Order: sequence, then C-alpha cells, then structure tokens
Amino acid sequence: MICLFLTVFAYVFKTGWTGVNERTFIAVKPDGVQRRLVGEIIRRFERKGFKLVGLKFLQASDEQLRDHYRDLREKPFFNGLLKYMNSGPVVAMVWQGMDVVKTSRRMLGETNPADSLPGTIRGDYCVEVGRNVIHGSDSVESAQREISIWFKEHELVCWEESTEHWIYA
Ligand code: D4T
Repeated sequence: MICLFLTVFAYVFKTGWTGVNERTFIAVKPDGVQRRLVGEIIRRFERKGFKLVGLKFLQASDEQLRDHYRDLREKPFFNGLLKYMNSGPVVAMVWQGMDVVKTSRRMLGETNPADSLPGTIRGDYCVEVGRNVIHGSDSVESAQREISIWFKEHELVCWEESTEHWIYA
C-alpha cells in the first residue's frame, strides 16, 4: 500500500497535473490588454469548458520576462520581445482541463498571426508576430515551468465546478 502511494506520488510529482487536471499558462500580452481583448479571451476559454484556477493583472518584471523567455535569449528579436512584453500590464492566467495545453495552442493559432486561421484568437484579432496578443504554453513541461514563474502555489485556486459532469463524460 505504501509502495503504491509512493509510486503514485512520484508519478504525480514528476508529471504534475494530468487528465482533467492538466494546467496551462495563458497570458494576455500588453497589446491584448490595450486593445480591450481580455474579456473576449476569457470568454473563449470559459465557453470552451476550461476552468480558471489562477488570474492576475500585473506589470511583468524584467527578471520574470527573462526567465519566461529564457529559451529565446539568443534570438535576434529577444530584446524587442522583452521591451514589448514590458510595455504595459498583462493578464496572467492558469486554465485547467483535459488536454488544455494542446487545445489552447489550437485556440490561439500560430505564432505568426498571418498563418493563423480565422476562428483562432490570433487569426481573428491580430496581424503581426511582434504583436500577437496572447501567449500559451507549448507543452505540459513548459506550462509547469511558466506557472511557477508567474504564480505562487497558494495563488492557484482548487474549486469544484458545478458544471463538470456536463463537460466530462
Ligand atoms: P508565445 O511564447 O509568446 O506564446 O509565442 P509562441 O510560443 O507562439 O512562439 P515563440 O515562443 O516562438 O515566440 C515567442 C514570442 O516572440 C515573438 N516573436 C517570435 C517575434 O517577435 N518575432 C519572431 O520572429 C518570432 C518567431 C512572438 C512570440
């Protein structure tokens, strides 16, 4: 029994939230905030059936942004990206649900809005890659790393959704 508990604990510790408890980090970027897209973006995630478990409105720090985009630090657009992301407040969110990482990326569209289909957030609301209004984690591992950059554990809310059995069979 203890062995089983330890195995399950080790698995959950290693993989983080999985199944309907999978989590992703979504941020409305400064242009999305300035262009009054916050409500529309939250509406799309709510209507899809995902569950909001973390939300904050903040001016990101340089340190936070460097950490968030550390894999891109060698890219020629890195400094411009930091300046843009620091140019105004952002809305940082954690959404939870089955396959939320992959599904969110599809809801967002491609990194370059020109490649994004109508119906996606970037396909509907932006034009240029340097002003693509929203960020979404690209893997479960990135989501865990990004959530820990933007949120403390106690800022994430575990709550029971009364509609859950209408969303999951
Ligand atoms: P984010 O991380 O912002 O959701 O974007 P993606 O995951 O879709 O894409 P990314 O990490 O490759 O790029 C991060 C961020 O950099 C901007 N960017 C990207 C840019 O200004 N010029 C570029 O040529 C590229 C590729 C846009 C998104």
